[in-house]
Amino acid sequence: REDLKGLYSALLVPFNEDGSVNEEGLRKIIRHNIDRMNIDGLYVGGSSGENFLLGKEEKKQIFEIAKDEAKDQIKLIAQIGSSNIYEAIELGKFVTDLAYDAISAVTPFYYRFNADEVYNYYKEITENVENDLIIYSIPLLTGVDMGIKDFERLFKLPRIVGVKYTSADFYLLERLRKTFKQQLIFSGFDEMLVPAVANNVDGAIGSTYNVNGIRSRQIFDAVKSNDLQKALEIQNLTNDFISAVLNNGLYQTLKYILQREVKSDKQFYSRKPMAQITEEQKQEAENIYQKFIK
Ligand code: HMN
Repeated sequence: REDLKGLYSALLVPFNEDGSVNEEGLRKIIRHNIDRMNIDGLYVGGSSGENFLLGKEEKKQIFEIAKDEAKDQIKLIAQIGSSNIYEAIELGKFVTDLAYDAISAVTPFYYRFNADEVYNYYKEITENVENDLIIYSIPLLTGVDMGIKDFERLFKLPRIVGVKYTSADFYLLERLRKTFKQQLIFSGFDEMLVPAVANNVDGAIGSTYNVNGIRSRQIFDAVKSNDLQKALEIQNLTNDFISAVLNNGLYQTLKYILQREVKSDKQFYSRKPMAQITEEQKQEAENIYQKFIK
């Protein structure tokens, strides 16, 4: 459990124009994260990987490529959650055979599942997959809002080791940390890293760490060593970057920057129905790149 702590990039996946996975580009992004961002691990198959737009075989392909490229150089967490629980279990077994360090599962979404249904979903996955599981809570995208009682029940399941907490509710985060000292809590909003680390999270998982990993590590370390002034300065600069990225289109802009960073001459497409980057967005992405990353 302790071993899983750290800073993880939520791996972005480049696609070809026809929607297939750009394997060469993906390998380059993984190398960039390991060799230049100095990241502790990768969160594969998350929102940032456009995972919920993919088929099962494509998810497997991405899990395989990530393991093959990263080997044991960094930690790997696979997001296998799906509203199709049979697929989630199959993917969980698949990545466990590939020796992923842990699995993570998004709360089941689309239908408005009640707390018992969410609980049974995790119970069934953990009873069938022999790996540690990190709950992926992202109410903004799933509409599934869990309270302290829901977490308490879930954390009693033997294989559940923590939560990736993508929410701006810092009251709940404080309560969770205080109550569940043995569970791992990963912060999910990169722009709120300072308050998350101040609340003693065990790590963070985010999309912007793919390109802003070095500064994010500095923020993490500065809060840890009680240098709040320094941490805030870097967070302020980081948030100038993040808000520019969000204004210009999150995935389009991050992919553009990654394409520049890894010197790929092939465009890193998004998966439909996600929109492709426009000429105007490209220009702004270039400005953002020059100003904050290069
Ligand atoms: C994932 O599952 O891929 C990510 O870890 C999700 C992650 O928490 C991101 N959240 C969303 O995109 C909603 C953040 O990294 C986010 O992109 C960033 O904080 C900018 O808002």
